[in-house]
Amino acid sequence: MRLNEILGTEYPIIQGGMANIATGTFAAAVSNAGALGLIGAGGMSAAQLRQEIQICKSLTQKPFGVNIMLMNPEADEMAKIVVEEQVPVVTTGAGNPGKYMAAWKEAGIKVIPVVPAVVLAKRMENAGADAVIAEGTESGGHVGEMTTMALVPQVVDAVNIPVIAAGGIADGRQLLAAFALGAVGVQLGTCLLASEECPIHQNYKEALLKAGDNDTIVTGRIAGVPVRILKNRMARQYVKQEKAGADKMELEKYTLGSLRRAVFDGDTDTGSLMAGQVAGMLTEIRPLRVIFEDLMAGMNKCLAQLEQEKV
Ligand code: TUI
Repeated sequence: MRLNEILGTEYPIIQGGMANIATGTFAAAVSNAGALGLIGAGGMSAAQLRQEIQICKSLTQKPFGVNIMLMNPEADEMAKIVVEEQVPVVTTGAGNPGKYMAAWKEAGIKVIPVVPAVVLAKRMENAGADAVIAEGTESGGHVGEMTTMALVPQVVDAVNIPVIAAGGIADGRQLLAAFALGAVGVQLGTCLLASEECPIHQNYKEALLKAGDNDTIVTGRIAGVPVRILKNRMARQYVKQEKAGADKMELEKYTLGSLRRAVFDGDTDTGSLMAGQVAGMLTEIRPLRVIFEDLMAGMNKCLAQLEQEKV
């Protein structure tokens, strides 16, 4: 079964968590444009999350979800709120959601954890997950080590639940490739940053349009929280200090509040502009609906070409 049939959406596409970016309004816009929109609870308090869920419900009749970033200090409270608010789908990132699984399943929530490796995918299947998102290191934000190309088929072979591919997907060729690897659908983040509806600062959008293929870098590998962002002054200084053996406190000087500085203030110099390696493919700001239609049309065109070239 394709992801759109599993979720009741038009397209086999779900939006990434996008902490500090994906508000209730943005999630509703994604859902109304035919994919599954998600409220990114990453940078929120529990009270804010409840508010954003209510905003999202008021703006769409379509299915939507919440992404719970498990490193959030209020994750326990958030886990209860998604039950109380009868959120249809929950995705999780940056940790193991095992302790919440029973309550979520009991409430009839579809639970789809993000996994960066096979071992965690198996653990999530055993814990009762409805599907997993296999996210490659090409993604923006908090990343694992494996590439999408290597990770997705290995997760597909290891579990009996549907697998959604994430990381490195921005056009129809990559969407088709995800299906070829055995995924039932995809999760998109970076290419949705370049949408008219995305509430990030204009400077962040312009930086994305300017970025080339090699313009992202991973900070925090040594500190144990690897985060892929666009290269800028902050990123270069961070990585330099990190290599020189700076301690966690020293490094926190750079990252504290840096995502919010990028998203809200448009500070492209000292802000943390989370983005995946497909940033180099973004050339214009488009409406969400157009982005999804182009992805689907591009996939069908690519498939037809492959059929023609078949020997
Ligand atoms: O979570 C993400 N991407 C994110 S979260 C985020 S907010 C943030 N801000 C500052 C610092 C750190 C995060 C921005 N982007 N993607 C899903 C993802 N999950 N990537 C990696 C993982 C992961 C890592 C370890 C999932 C499970 C895991 O398990 C370890 C364990 O507990 O067994």
